[in-house]
Amino acid sequence: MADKTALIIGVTGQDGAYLSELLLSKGYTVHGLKRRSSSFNTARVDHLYRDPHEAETRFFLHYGDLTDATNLCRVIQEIQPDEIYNLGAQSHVQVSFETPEYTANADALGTLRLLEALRILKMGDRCRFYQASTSELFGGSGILPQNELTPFAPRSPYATAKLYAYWITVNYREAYGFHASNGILFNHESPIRGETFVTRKITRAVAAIERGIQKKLRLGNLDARRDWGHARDYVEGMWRILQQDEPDDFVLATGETHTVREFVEKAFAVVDRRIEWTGRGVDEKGIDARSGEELIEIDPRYFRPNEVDFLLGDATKARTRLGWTHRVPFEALVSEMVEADLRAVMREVGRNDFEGY
Ligand code: NDP
Ligand code: GDR
Repeated sequence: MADKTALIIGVTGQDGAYLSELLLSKGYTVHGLKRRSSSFNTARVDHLYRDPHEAETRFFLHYGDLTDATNLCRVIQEIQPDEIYNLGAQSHVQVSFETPEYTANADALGTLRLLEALRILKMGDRCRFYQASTSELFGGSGILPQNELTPFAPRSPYATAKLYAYWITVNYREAYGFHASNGILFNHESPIRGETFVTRKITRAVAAIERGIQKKLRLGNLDARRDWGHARDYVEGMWRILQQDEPDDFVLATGETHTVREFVEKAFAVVDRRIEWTGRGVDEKGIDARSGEELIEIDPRYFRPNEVDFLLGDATKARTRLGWTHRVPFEALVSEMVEADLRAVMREVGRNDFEGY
Protein backbone atom coordinates (compact mmCIF):
# COMPACT_ATOMS: atom_id res chain seq x y z
CA MET A 1 0.00 0.00 0.00
CA ALA A 2 1.19 3.47 -0.90
CA ASP A 3 2.16 5.81 1.90
CA LYS A 4 1.51 8.89 -0.16
CA THR A 5 -0.48 12.07 0.14
CA ALA A 6 -2.54 13.45 -2.72
CA LEU A 7 -4.32 16.76 -3.13
CA ILE A 8 -7.32 16.75 -5.46
CA ILE A 9 -8.58 20.08 -6.76
CA GLY A 10 -12.19 19.52 -7.89
CA VAL A 11 -12.74 16.70 -5.39
CA THR A 12 -16.51 17.29 -5.32
CA GLY A 13 -16.90 16.66 -9.07
CA GLN A 14 -17.50 13.40 -10.92
CA ASP A 15 -13.83 12.56 -11.45
CA GLY A 16 -12.77 13.86 -8.03
CA ALA A 17 -15.10 11.36 -6.37
CA TYR A 18 -13.92 8.36 -8.40
CA LEU A 19 -10.27 9.37 -8.03
CA SER A 20 -10.65 9.77 -4.25
CA GLU A 21 -12.06 6.24 -4.02
CA LEU A 22 -9.23 4.86 -6.13
CA LEU A 23 -6.44 6.60 -4.18
CA LEU A 24 -7.94 5.67 -0.79
CA SER A 25 -8.10 2.03 -1.95
CA LYS A 26 -4.40 2.27 -2.74
CA GLY A 27 -3.59 3.50 0.76
CA TYR A 28 -3.14 7.21 -0.02
CA THR A 29 -4.10 9.99 2.31
CA VAL A 30 -6.39 12.17 0.23
CA HIS A 31 -6.97 15.89 0.69
CA GLY A 32 -9.53 17.67 -1.44
CA LEU A 33 -10.35 21.30 -2.10
CA LYS A 34 -14.02 22.18 -1.84
CA ARG A 35 -15.64 25.49 -2.62
CA ARG A 36 -17.77 27.43 -0.20
CA SER A 37 -21.35 27.17 -1.38
CA SER A 38 -24.70 28.22 0.11
CA SER A 39 -25.99 24.68 -0.35
CA PHE A 40 -24.31 21.32 0.16
CA ASN A 41 -21.95 20.43 -2.70
CA THR A 42 -20.21 17.34 -1.31
CA ALA A 43 -22.83 14.69 -2.15
CA ARG A 44 -20.42 12.73 -4.37
CA VAL A 45 -17.84 12.31 -1.59
CA ASP A 46 -20.01 12.25 1.55
CA HIS A 47 -19.64 8.46 1.76
CA LEU A 48 -15.85 8.89 2.08
CA TYR A 49 -15.95 11.52 4.82
CA ARG A 50 -15.51 10.65 8.51
CA ASP A 51 -15.53 13.25 11.24
CA PRO A 52 -11.84 13.28 12.32
CA HIS A 53 -13.01 13.84 15.95
CA GLU A 54 -14.84 10.55 15.93
CA ALA A 55 -13.01 8.16 13.63
CA GLU A 56 -9.66 7.62 11.99
CA THR A 57 -9.68 8.95 8.47
CA ARG A 58 -7.43 9.40 5.47
CA PHE A 59 -9.84 11.73 3.67
CA PHE A 60 -9.81 15.47 4.40
CA LEU A 61 -11.58 18.46 2.87
CA HIS A 62 -10.33 22.06 2.82
CA TYR A 63 -12.05 25.20 1.64
CA GLY A 64 -10.44 26.79 -1.38
CA ASP A 65 -10.79 28.07 -4.89
CA LEU A 66 -8.70 28.10 -8.04
CA THR A 67 -9.17 31.87 -8.25
CA ASP A 68 -7.48 32.40 -4.85
CA ALA A 69 -3.69 32.08 -5.13
CA THR A 70 -2.86 32.62 -1.46
CA ASN A 71 -5.35 29.95 -0.44
CA LEU A 72 -3.82 27.44 -2.86
CA CYS A 73 -0.32 28.25 -1.64
CA ARG A 74 -1.28 27.81 2.01
CA VAL A 75 -3.16 24.55 1.50
CA ILE A 76 -0.28 23.04 -0.48
CA GLN A 77 2.23 24.18 2.11
CA GLU A 78 0.18 22.66 4.94
CA ILE A 79 -0.50 19.34 3.21
CA GLN A 80 2.88 18.82 1.51
CA PRO A 81 1.34 16.53 -1.14
CA ASP A 82 3.32 14.00 -3.17
CA GLU A 83 0.81 14.34 -6.00
CA ILE A 84 -1.60 17.08 -7.07
CA TYR A 85 -4.47 16.31 -9.44
CA ASN A 86 -5.95 19.49 -10.91
CA LEU A 87 -9.46 18.40 -11.82
CA GLY A 88 -11.04 21.72 -10.80
CA ALA A 89 -12.69 23.70 -13.57
CA GLN A 90 -15.78 25.46 -14.82
CA SER A 91 -16.21 22.39 -16.99
CA HIS A 92 -19.37 23.08 -19.01
CA VAL A 93 -18.65 24.06 -22.61
CA GLN A 94 -21.93 25.89 -23.23
CA VAL A 95 -21.74 27.74 -19.90
CA SER A 96 -18.27 28.96 -20.89
CA PHE A 97 -19.85 31.05 -23.67
CA GLU A 98 -21.88 32.82 -20.95
CA THR A 99 -19.03 33.13 -18.43
CA PRO A 100 -15.88 33.35 -20.56
CA GLU A 101 -13.86 35.53 -18.19
CA TYR A 102 -14.59 33.43 -15.11
CA THR A 103 -13.86 30.26 -17.09
CA ALA A 104 -10.47 31.65 -18.13
CA ASN A 105 -9.76 32.72 -14.56
CA ALA A 106 -10.53 29.32 -13.00
CA ASP A 107 -9.46 26.97 -15.79
CA ALA A 108 -6.44 28.76 -17.28
CA LEU A 109 -5.08 31.04 -14.53
CA GLY A 110 -6.12 28.55 -11.84
CA THR A 111 -3.68 26.05 -13.33
CA LEU A 112 -0.96 28.70 -13.41
CA ARG A 113 -1.65 29.54 -9.76
CA LEU A 114 -1.15 25.92 -8.73
CA LEU A 115 2.09 25.59 -10.67
CA GLU A 116 3.37 28.91 -9.30
CA ALA A 117 2.50 27.79 -5.77
CA LEU A 118 4.71 24.73 -6.30
CA ARG A 119 7.48 26.97 -7.65
CA ILE A 120 7.25 29.50 -4.80
CA LEU A 121 7.21 26.70 -2.22
CA LYS A 122 10.15 25.01 -3.98
CA MET A 123 8.13 21.80 -4.25
CA GLY A 124 8.35 21.31 -8.01
CA ASP A 125 10.97 18.58 -7.68
CA ARG A 126 9.04 16.45 -5.19
CA CYS A 127 5.35 16.96 -5.97
CA ARG A 128 3.95 15.44 -9.16
CA PHE A 129 1.28 17.42 -11.01
CA TYR A 130 -1.60 16.15 -13.16
CA GLN A 131 -3.54 18.55 -15.37
CA ALA A 132 -7.06 17.61 -16.55
CA SER A 133 -6.73 18.43 -20.22
CA THR A 134 -9.46 17.63 -22.67
CA SER A 135 -10.37 16.36 -26.12
CA GLU A 136 -12.10 19.75 -26.57
CA LEU A 137 -8.58 21.01 -27.37
CA PHE A 138 -8.90 19.23 -30.73
CA GLY A 139 -12.17 21.09 -31.38
CA GLY A 140 -12.31 21.79 -35.08
CA SER A 141 -9.02 20.18 -36.08
CA GLY A 142 -10.88 17.98 -38.59
CA ILE A 143 -8.29 15.23 -38.16
CA LEU A 144 -9.39 11.73 -37.09
CA PRO A 145 -8.61 9.90 -34.94
CA GLN A 146 -7.05 12.38 -32.52
CA ASN A 147 -3.85 11.60 -30.61
CA GLU A 148 -1.06 13.44 -28.78
CA LEU A 149 0.31 14.79 -32.10
CA THR A 150 -2.97 16.13 -33.50
CA PRO A 151 -2.98 19.96 -33.75
CA PHE A 152 -5.24 21.81 -31.32
CA ALA A 153 -8.13 23.97 -32.58
CA PRO A 154 -10.26 25.01 -29.57
CA ARG A 155 -13.81 26.14 -30.35
CA SER A 156 -15.08 27.56 -27.04
CA PRO A 157 -13.93 29.80 -24.19
CA TYR A 158 -13.66 26.59 -22.14
CA ALA A 159 -11.38 24.86 -24.65
CA THR A 160 -9.33 28.03 -25.11
CA ALA A 161 -8.79 28.32 -21.35
CA LYS A 162 -7.84 24.63 -21.22
CA LEU A 163 -5.37 25.24 -24.07
CA TYR A 164 -3.51 27.72 -21.86
CA ALA A 165 -3.59 25.24 -18.98
CA TYR A 166 -2.20 22.50 -21.22
CA TRP A 167 0.72 24.62 -22.41
CA ILE A 168 1.56 26.18 -19.05
CA THR A 169 1.82 22.64 -17.66
CA VAL A 170 4.21 21.68 -20.48
CA ASN A 171 6.13 24.93 -19.90
CA TYR A 172 6.71 24.32 -16.19
CA ARG A 173 7.90 20.82 -17.03
CA GLU A 174 10.38 22.11 -19.59
CA ALA A 175 11.46 25.33 -17.84
CA TYR A 176 11.75 24.10 -14.25
CA GLY A 177 11.92 20.32 -14.53
CA PHE A 178 8.54 19.78 -12.86
CA HIS A 179 7.01 16.29 -12.96
CA ALA A 180 3.93 17.83 -14.64
CA SER A 181 1.75 15.86 -17.07
CA ASN A 182 -1.40 16.35 -19.10
CA GLY A 183 -4.08 13.72 -19.47
CA ILE A 184 -5.98 14.62 -22.65
CA LEU A 185 -9.20 12.86 -21.77
CA PHE A 186 -12.10 12.23 -24.09
CA ASN A 187 -15.65 12.41 -22.66
CA HIS A 188 -16.20 10.12 -19.70
CA GLU A 189 -19.47 9.64 -17.93
CA SER A 190 -21.06 7.72 -15.06
CA PRO A 191 -24.14 7.66 -12.85
CA ILE A 192 -22.66 10.66 -10.96
CA ARG A 193 -22.05 12.75 -14.09
CA GLY A 194 -23.35 16.33 -13.72
CA GLU A 195 -27.02 16.48 -14.73
CA THR A 196 -26.52 19.14 -17.42
CA PHE A 197 -24.07 17.15 -19.55
CA VAL A 198 -25.91 15.48 -22.39
CA THR A 199 -25.51 11.83 -21.34
CA ARG A 200 -26.84 12.33 -17.84
CA LYS A 201 -29.54 14.69 -19.06
CA ILE A 202 -30.70 11.88 -21.35
CA THR A 203 -30.51 9.05 -18.81
CA ARG A 204 -32.34 11.09 -16.16
CA ALA A 205 -35.04 11.96 -18.67
CA VAL A 206 -35.43 8.32 -19.76
CA ALA A 207 -35.92 7.33 -16.11
CA ALA A 208 -38.33 10.17 -15.37
CA ILE A 209 -40.38 9.54 -18.55
CA GLU A 210 -40.52 5.83 -17.76
CA ARG A 211 -41.78 6.62 -14.25
CA GLY A 212 -44.38 9.06 -15.59
CA ILE A 213 -42.98 12.22 -14.01
CA GLN A 214 -41.61 13.86 -17.19
CA LYS A 215 -43.21 14.12 -20.62
CA LYS A 216 -40.45 15.31 -22.95
CA LEU A 217 -36.72 15.51 -23.40
CA ARG A 218 -35.49 18.67 -25.15
CA LEU A 219 -32.05 18.54 -26.74
CA GLY A 220 -29.80 20.52 -29.08
CA ASN A 221 -27.52 19.03 -31.73
CA LEU A 222 -28.27 15.31 -32.09
CA ASP A 223 -25.56 14.70 -34.67
CA ALA A 224 -22.49 15.65 -32.61
CA ARG A 225 -20.19 12.64 -32.18
CA ARG A 226 -18.35 11.87 -28.99
CA ASP A 227 -15.93 9.17 -27.78
CA TRP A 228 -17.66 8.23 -24.50
CA GLY A 229 -16.03 6.10 -21.79
CA HIS A 230 -16.63 5.38 -18.09
CA ALA A 231 -15.14 7.81 -15.52
CA ARG A 232 -13.96 4.96 -13.29
CA ASP A 233 -11.64 3.70 -16.04
CA TYR A 234 -10.34 7.21 -16.74
CA VAL A 235 -9.29 8.07 -13.16
CA GLU A 236 -7.20 4.88 -13.19
CA GLY A 237 -5.45 6.37 -16.24
CA MET A 238 -4.81 9.65 -14.39
CA TRP A 239 -3.12 7.76 -11.57
CA ARG A 240 -1.01 5.72 -14.00
CA ILE A 241 0.15 8.91 -15.73
CA LEU A 242 1.59 10.21 -12.44
CA GLN A 243 3.31 6.88 -11.65
CA GLN A 244 5.59 7.20 -14.70
CA ASP A 245 9.25 8.03 -13.98
CA GLU A 246 9.15 10.72 -16.66
CA PRO A 247 6.30 13.22 -16.99
CA ASP A 248 4.49 13.23 -20.34
CA ASP A 249 1.14 13.87 -22.03
CA PHE A 250 -1.35 11.09 -22.83
CA VAL A 251 -4.66 10.74 -24.64
CA LEU A 252 -7.23 8.53 -22.87
CA ALA A 253 -10.10 7.44 -25.10
CA THR A 254 -12.12 4.38 -26.12
CA GLY A 255 -11.46 4.60 -29.87
CA GLU A 256 -15.22 4.43 -30.60
CA THR A 257 -17.49 7.30 -31.51
CA HIS A 258 -21.29 7.66 -31.29
CA THR A 259 -23.76 10.43 -32.02
CA VAL A 260 -25.97 12.01 -29.38
CA ARG A 261 -28.86 10.48 -31.36
CA GLU A 262 -27.41 6.97 -30.86
CA PHE A 263 -27.02 7.66 -27.14
CA VAL A 264 -30.71 8.61 -26.98
CA GLU A 265 -31.75 5.45 -28.86
CA LYS A 266 -29.62 3.17 -26.67
CA ALA A 267 -30.85 4.81 -23.45
CA PHE A 268 -34.54 4.39 -24.36
CA ALA A 269 -33.80 0.81 -25.46
CA VAL A 270 -32.80 0.02 -21.85
CA VAL A 271 -36.48 0.55 -20.90
CA ASP A 272 -37.67 -1.29 -24.04
CA ARG A 273 -38.71 1.77 -25.98
CA ARG A 274 -37.75 2.17 -29.64
CA ILE A 275 -37.37 5.73 -30.93
CA GLU A 276 -38.36 6.69 -34.47
CA TRP A 277 -37.26 10.05 -35.86
CA THR A 278 -39.49 12.29 -37.98
CA GLY A 279 -39.07 15.81 -39.39
CA ARG A 280 -35.86 17.72 -40.02
CA GLY A 281 -33.72 20.37 -38.35
CA VAL A 282 -35.40 22.15 -35.44
CA ASP A 283 -38.67 20.37 -36.31
CA GLU A 284 -37.21 16.91 -35.81
CA LYS A 285 -39.02 14.77 -33.22
CA GLY A 286 -38.29 11.47 -31.52
CA ILE A 287 -41.40 9.30 -31.25
CA ASP A 288 -41.99 6.18 -29.14
CA ALA A 289 -42.57 3.59 -31.89
CA ARG A 290 -45.11 1.64 -29.81
CA SER A 291 -47.21 4.35 -28.16
CA GLY A 292 -46.73 7.15 -30.70
CA GLU A 293 -45.85 9.58 -27.86
CA GLU A 294 -43.58 12.48 -28.87
CA LEU A 295 -40.72 12.08 -26.45
CA ILE A 296 -37.87 14.13 -27.90
CA GLU A 297 -37.91 17.67 -29.27
CA ILE A 298 -35.19 19.98 -30.53
CA ASP A 299 -34.69 23.18 -28.54
CA PRO A 300 -32.34 25.62 -30.30
CA ARG A 301 -31.40 27.02 -26.87
CA TYR A 302 -29.07 24.06 -26.57
CA PHE A 303 -27.25 24.79 -29.84
CA ARG A 304 -23.78 26.18 -29.21
CA PRO A 305 -22.31 29.28 -30.90
CA ASN A 306 -19.52 26.95 -32.08
CA GLU A 307 -19.93 23.18 -32.14
CA VAL A 308 -17.33 20.43 -31.93
CA ASP A 309 -18.76 17.96 -34.42
CA PHE A 310 -16.59 14.90 -34.23
CA LEU A 311 -14.34 13.49 -31.52
CA LEU A 312 -12.62 10.12 -31.75
CA GLY A 313 -9.52 9.36 -29.73
CA ASP A 314 -6.52 7.15 -30.36
CA ALA A 315 -5.12 5.99 -27.01
CA THR A 316 -2.30 3.85 -28.44
CA LYS A 317 0.36 5.71 -26.43
CA ALA A 318 -1.49 5.17 -23.14
CA ARG A 319 -2.06 1.51 -24.00
CA THR A 320 1.59 0.81 -24.81
CA ARG A 321 3.29 3.04 -22.22
CA LEU A 322 0.84 2.95 -19.31
CA GLY A 323 -0.79 -0.41 -19.94
CA TRP A 324 -4.10 1.50 -19.75
CA THR A 325 -7.25 0.61 -21.58
CA HIS A 326 -10.92 1.39 -21.04
CA ARG A 327 -12.92 -1.56 -19.77
CA VAL A 328 -16.58 -0.48 -19.84
CA PRO A 329 -18.12 -0.70 -23.34
CA PHE A 330 -20.56 1.95 -24.62
CA GLU A 331 -23.73 -0.16 -24.17
CA ALA A 332 -22.78 -1.09 -20.59
CA LEU A 333 -22.12 2.57 -19.75
CA VAL A 334 -25.53 3.63 -21.05
CA SER A 335 -27.33 0.80 -19.19
CA GLU A 336 -25.53 1.52 -15.92
CA MET A 337 -26.51 5.19 -16.12
CA VAL A 338 -30.16 4.55 -17.00
CA GLU A 339 -30.52 1.90 -14.31
CA ALA A 340 -28.98 4.17 -11.67
CA ASP A 341 -31.33 6.98 -12.69
CA LEU A 342 -34.36 4.69 -12.54
CA ARG A 343 -33.43 3.96 -8.92
CA ALA A 344 -32.72 7.65 -8.21
CA VAL A 345 -36.04 8.78 -9.64
CA MET A 346 -37.89 6.21 -7.52
CA ARG A 347 -36.11 7.50 -4.42
CA GLU A 348 -37.07 11.06 -5.38
CA VAL A 349 -40.74 10.15 -5.68
CA GLY A 350 -40.54 8.16 -2.46
CA ARG A 351 -41.16 4.66 -3.83
CA ASN A 352 -39.08 1.56 -3.44
CA ASP A 353 -40.61 -0.89 -5.93
CA PHE A 354 -37.81 -0.53 -8.44
CA GLU A 355 -36.49 -4.09 -8.30
CA GLY A 356 -35.69 -5.39 -11.75
CA TYR A 357 -34.05 -2.23 -13.09
P1 NDP B 1 -17.15 18.41 -12.79
O1 NDP B 1 -17.77 19.61 -13.39
O2 NDP B 1 -17.99 17.27 -12.35
O3 NDP B 1 -16.25 18.84 -11.54
C1 NDP B 1 -15.51 20.02 -11.54
C2 NDP B 1 -14.93 20.25 -10.16
O4 NDP B 1 -14.21 21.49 -10.17
C3 NDP B 1 -15.99 20.37 -9.05
O5 NDP B 1 -15.47 19.81 -7.88
C4 NDP B 1 -16.13 21.87 -8.90
O6 NDP B 1 -16.61 22.26 -7.64
C5 NDP B 1 -14.68 22.28 -9.08
N1 NDP B 1 -14.51 23.70 -9.39
C6 NDP B 1 -15.18 24.45 -10.28
N2 NDP B 1 -14.73 25.71 -10.25
C7 NDP B 1 -13.76 25.76 -9.31
C8 NDP B 1 -12.95 26.79 -8.78
N3 NDP B 1 -13.03 28.05 -9.22
N4 NDP B 1 -12.07 26.48 -7.81
C9 NDP B 1 -11.96 25.21 -7.33
N5 NDP B 1 -12.72 24.19 -7.78
C10 NDP B 1 -13.61 24.48 -8.75
O7 NDP B 1 -16.05 17.89 -13.85
P2 NDP B 1 -15.52 16.40 -14.11
O8 NDP B 1 -15.29 15.72 -12.83
O9 NDP B 1 -16.35 15.78 -15.16
O10 NDP B 1 -14.12 16.72 -14.82
C11 NDP B 1 -12.93 16.90 -14.05
C12 NDP B 1 -11.93 17.73 -14.84
O11 NDP B 1 -11.63 17.08 -16.06
C13 NDP B 1 -12.44 19.13 -15.23
O12 NDP B 1 -11.32 19.98 -15.21
C14 NDP B 1 -12.92 18.95 -16.66
O13 NDP B 1 -12.82 20.17 -17.35
C15 NDP B 1 -11.92 17.93 -17.16
N6 NDP B 1 -12.38 17.03 -18.21
C16 NDP B 1 -13.54 16.31 -18.03
C17 NDP B 1 -13.93 15.39 -18.97
C18 NDP B 1 -15.18 14.61 -18.82
O14 NDP B 1 -15.64 14.05 -19.83
N7 NDP B 1 -15.75 14.48 -17.63
C19 NDP B 1 -13.10 15.15 -20.18
C20 NDP B 1 -11.88 15.92 -20.22
C21 NDP B 1 -11.54 16.81 -19.27
P3 NDP B 1 -18.21 22.31 -7.32
O15 NDP B 1 -18.61 20.87 -7.07
O16 NDP B 1 -18.28 23.17 -6.13
O17 NDP B 1 -18.87 22.87 -8.54
P1 GDR C 1 -19.01 18.29 -24.03
O1 GDR C 1 -20.18 17.57 -23.23
O2 GDR C 1 -19.40 19.62 -24.54
O3 GDR C 1 -18.49 17.28 -25.01
O4 GDR C 1 -17.94 18.54 -22.85
P2 GDR C 1 -21.77 17.75 -23.25
O5 GDR C 1 -22.31 16.49 -22.71
O6 GDR C 1 -22.20 19.03 -22.62
O7 GDR C 1 -22.10 17.85 -24.83
C1 GDR C 1 -21.82 16.79 -25.73
C2 GDR C 1 -22.48 17.06 -27.05
O8 GDR C 1 -23.91 16.96 -26.92
C3 GDR C 1 -24.53 18.03 -27.61
N1 GDR C 1 -25.85 18.30 -27.04
C4 GDR C 1 -26.11 18.73 -25.79
N2 GDR C 1 -25.28 18.99 -24.77
C5 GDR C 1 -25.84 19.39 -23.59
N3 GDR C 1 -25.05 19.64 -22.53
N4 GDR C 1 -27.20 19.55 -23.44
C6 GDR C 1 -28.07 19.30 -24.46
O9 GDR C 1 -29.27 19.44 -24.32
C7 GDR C 1 -27.50 18.86 -25.70
N5 GDR C 1 -28.03 18.49 -26.89
C8 GDR C 1 -27.03 18.15 -27.69
C9 GDR C 1 -23.55 19.18 -27.43
O10 GDR C 1 -23.83 20.21 -28.39
C10 GDR C 1 -22.21 18.46 -27.63
O11 GDR C 1 -21.92 18.37 -28.99
C11 GDR C 1 -17.65 17.54 -21.89
C12 GDR C 1 -17.28 18.24 -20.59
O12 GDR C 1 -17.15 17.26 -19.59
C13 GDR C 1 -15.96 18.95 -20.74
O13 GDR C 1 -15.54 19.43 -19.46
C14 GDR C 1 -14.91 17.97 -21.26
O14 GDR C 1 -13.69 18.64 -21.44
C15 GDR C 1 -15.38 17.37 -22.55
O15 GDR C 1 -16.61 16.70 -22.34
C16 GDR C 1 -14.39 16.34 -23.11
